[in-house]
Amino acid sequence: MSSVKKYCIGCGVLLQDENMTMEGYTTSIENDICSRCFRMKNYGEYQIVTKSNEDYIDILKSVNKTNDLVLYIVDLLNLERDLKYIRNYINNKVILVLSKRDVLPKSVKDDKLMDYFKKMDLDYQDMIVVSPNKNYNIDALLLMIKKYKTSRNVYVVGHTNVGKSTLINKLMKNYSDNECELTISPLPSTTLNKISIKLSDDLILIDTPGLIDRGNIVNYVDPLLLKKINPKKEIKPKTYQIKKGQCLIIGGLIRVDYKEGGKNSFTVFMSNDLKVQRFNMTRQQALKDLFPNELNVLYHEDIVINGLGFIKVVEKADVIVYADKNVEIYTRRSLI
Ligand SMILES: Nc1nc2c(ncn2[C@@H]2O[C@H](COP(=O)(O)OP(=O)(O)O)[C@@H](O)[C@H]2O)c(=O)[nH]1
Ligand SMILES: [Mg+2]
Repeated sequence: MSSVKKYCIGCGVLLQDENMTMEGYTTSIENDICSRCFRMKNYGEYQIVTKSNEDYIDILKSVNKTNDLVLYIVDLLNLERDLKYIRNYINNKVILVLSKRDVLPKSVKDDKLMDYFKKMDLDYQDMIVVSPNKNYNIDALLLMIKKYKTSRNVYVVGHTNVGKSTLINKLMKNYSDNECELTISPLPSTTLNKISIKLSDDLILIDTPGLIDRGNIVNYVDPLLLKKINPKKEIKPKTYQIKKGQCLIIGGLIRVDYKEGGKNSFTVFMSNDLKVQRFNMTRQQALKDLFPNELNVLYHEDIVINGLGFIKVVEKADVIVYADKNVEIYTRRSLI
């Protein structure tokens, strides 16, 4: 192995050509990318790597030592429960970037989405709704970055899978002649290290791996199902007028029993590829072996199923959501 340290341009890992079973392996140190990224990019063969959140928190702490601007990316369909969490580690100026806008229905206005976050009393400089996939508002984001940046460096942080690398690739494609080929995948922990990418003489974007959400269903389903779960297109919400004693089964993964409450309406905001079926609770026993989460849903709340999306419930309801025991399920004020 050569003594010069070289890092993978796809995921940021230190390249090595000695141990095939170790991170960063490449057939020849002359290559720019590791074998894992090569396989993901060329064959769509995804390999899971488990990273600890301690490593990521160390990255956040190193960001805190700088005075640099931070883009905090969140996925509108899979918002984290605590949007203030990163403030435990960084005091930098932060722009909240509400991403993957394309998966939410077009009929929902950006202003309405932004109002939701404004009511949260978040201590961030500004916020913007974007969709890197649809190239939506990327120019406005660049203007915002220029407005708030404090140095050449801009860090891109957030949970894994929210689309950090996709956003950087899009910014580079739009505004730079430099090649940028960050590896993107529907799996957590695709990006393994900090990666600096020069957009222009006065702007360097720094991609980071992201915080892993242990409660996200993507950690517990067959990788082949990921394509079904991650919506590529605008979600067509499915509304069910539902009565006490009925249940919904979603994608063969989740069961929602409506235990107590009046006439109600449940609207499922999840990938169109997930089939939703309504049954009579007592006549359908499927998925009852999963972990039962008992929830008291209040007026105009969402039931969030981390990694899948959410169900908007109009009236008060007592429900039991059956899911893998590791999947985080909770209620929140309705997003839409
Ligand atoms: N629908 C949609 N999917 C996106 C968008 N941006 C990223 N994704 C998808 O989200 C997944 C994770 O993206 P990636 O950039 O690897 O996330 P990272 O872990 O935050 O870097 C991939 O399957 C992307 O194709 C977007 O704007 N719209
Ligand atoms: Mg990434």
